[in-house]
Amino acid sequence: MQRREPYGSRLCDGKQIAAHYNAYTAFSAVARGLRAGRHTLEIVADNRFSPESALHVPNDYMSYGGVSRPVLAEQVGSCYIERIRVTPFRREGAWLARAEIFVSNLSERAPVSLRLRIGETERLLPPARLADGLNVFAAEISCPGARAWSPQDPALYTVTAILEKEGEAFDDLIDRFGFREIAIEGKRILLNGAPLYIRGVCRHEDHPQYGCALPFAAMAYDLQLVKSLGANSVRTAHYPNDERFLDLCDELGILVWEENHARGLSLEQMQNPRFEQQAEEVTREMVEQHYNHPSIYIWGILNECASDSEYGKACYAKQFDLIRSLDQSRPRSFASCKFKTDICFDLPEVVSYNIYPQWYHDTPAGEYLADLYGWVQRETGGAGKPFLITEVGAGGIYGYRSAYKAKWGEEYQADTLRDQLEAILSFPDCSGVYIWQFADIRISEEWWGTRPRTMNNKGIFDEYRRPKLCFESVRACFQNRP
Ligand code: ADA
Repeated sequence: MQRREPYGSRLCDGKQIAAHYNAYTAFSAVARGLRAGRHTLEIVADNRFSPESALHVPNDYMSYGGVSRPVLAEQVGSCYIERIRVTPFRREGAWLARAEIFVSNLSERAPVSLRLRIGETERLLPPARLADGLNVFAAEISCPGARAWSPQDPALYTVTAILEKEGEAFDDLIDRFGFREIAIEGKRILLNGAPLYIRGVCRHEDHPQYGCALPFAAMAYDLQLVKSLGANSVRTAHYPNDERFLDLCDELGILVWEENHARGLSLEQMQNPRFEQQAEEVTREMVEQHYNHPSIYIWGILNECASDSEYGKACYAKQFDLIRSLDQSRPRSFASCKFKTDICFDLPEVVSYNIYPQWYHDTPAGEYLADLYGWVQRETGGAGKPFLITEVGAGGIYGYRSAYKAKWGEEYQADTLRDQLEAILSFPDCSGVYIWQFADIRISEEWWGTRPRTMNNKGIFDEYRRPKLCFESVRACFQNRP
């Protein structure tokens, strides 16, 4: 089949019923008026790079093709529950949850009512006639005995919504959430009132056996390795992750920096006429689809893009505004690589930098960090805000041992990571660090000349999850910084 658009699309009996850009967020389509009998649902996934694709571009990770996340077919009636959004909050020391239930009306004319259950509490909302399209039911439920979600005690609760007509249930949806609040106080990020310190790793969805479509067991294994490092957080570089991975993070108490899809876009790439709409879509879908995950404590956007230009700044501002309109409960940030030239730090709640001292340049980590931090405080709108290092690391090729500590050797990587982490973890005004990166990854073929093996080799583990020498130095550093 010939298609020029870089889209995933759904075809029902040969007729197109949906088109969607971006591989990292879910989309749905309703095939209406189907008669009983056999039907064919086709999904066409197109991962070609083209000028029409502003976010999927040749990059420092592999853009795999095909359908790489689960597909679900469901029979729906005249109206159905599309999603539930739960916002936990505390009033006078006790937990409450505000639930909004989004009901899509295809053709229902009779009044319907909604039953809502959180923990032990149940509420029947009065019957209402639905408008065509999307309708929102809302309720506030107090849950005085609720246990707070935290990395030490990741308590989860279910929310159940049931649609009823004349007392008969005809559709339901169950989702999960946790009671927790994130706040910013001066230079600190607070979880349920206590300061958070991030000991994290950046992770791509990439595996030599499965490409980006890691099965559940492989995701769980990765998170076991993350825990074995003494880490408490994962950054989903550089796109929204598989929902099952987020579910596991919720269950294991692993904090998540989730970010929209973009890596290293230049000013020219941000000026692609498709950029704004494609970025808007992935950001909206990420926040709407992943809102209920308690593990997500922050939203990130536009990793290492043109945050040193006025045009870029307008894009950052627009995306941050969009996030704020969809979610008032989480802070926002972006990972900058613009050393002393970034002009966007007045926009987010948290200032974040990717730094590679002793890898891409020779300035010692402590000196580099102090200089950068001083500049942020003196000369930018980021002064006084929490400060995170969102990438630090060095390359090391698994099995390459070098007595004279050559670059790309495991010894050099281990020593460098230790120096970098010791400097960052002891820096008083830093709220934490993410190591680049969890495991080695494959990169776009177009980048073959920039990286040995056409891989990004900065993993603490190699692509098969074999620990490199640096595993022990990272673990030791993390253990010394609870
Ligand atoms: C950047 C970028 C990563 C990766 C890294 C590196 O900071 O955000 O995706 O490319 O550098 O390995 O150099």
